[in-house]
Amino acid sequence: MALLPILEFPDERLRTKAAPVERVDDEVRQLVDDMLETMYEARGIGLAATQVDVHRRVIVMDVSDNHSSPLVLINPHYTPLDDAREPMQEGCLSIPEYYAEVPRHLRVHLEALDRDGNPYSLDADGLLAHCIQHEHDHLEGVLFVDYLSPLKRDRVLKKMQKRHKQLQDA
Ligand code: GNR
Ligand code: NI
Repeated sequence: MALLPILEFPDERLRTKAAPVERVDDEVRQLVDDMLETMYEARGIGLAATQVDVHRRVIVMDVSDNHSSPLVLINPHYTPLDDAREPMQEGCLSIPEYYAEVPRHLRVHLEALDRDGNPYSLDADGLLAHCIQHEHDHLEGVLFVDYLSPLKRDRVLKKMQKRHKQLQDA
């Protein structure tokens, strides 16, 4: 197991579109295990491979309070179960200490492969549905700040530039 460094906005590598996983082998399982460890350590409820600079369609998630429900999504595909979108407060490990309301479908049907490469499907609502859409966006190179007004996005950019300068000077 290993902790992986998380890319931060506006790093251009976060804009890479991830390629499908062709075979769920030990290398992919190692990535999944490292991503779960990294997500738990960072106190996130989800992590996409894009965020750790691996451009393959792999996501880990756990929306439980006690690390009891790890979920692995390989080559995920979802379809909305409601046309409507409702706003919910989001954060992102690649945009630390910034939160904003993002409209997402309330319920989605998910199909994906698990850590053993077996297909599964589930219907999700609430935080899980929201998180699936957030993580899937990462695989497409999309960040939640892309949904904000240019003015707000520019504020986030300035905040992140300040953060990176402070981290560099420290
Ligand atoms: O930890 C996270 N919290 C969160 C809250 C609301 C909606 C989405 C998320 S995902 C985020 C972790 C992360 O950045 N995943 O990509
Ligand atoms: Ni994120």
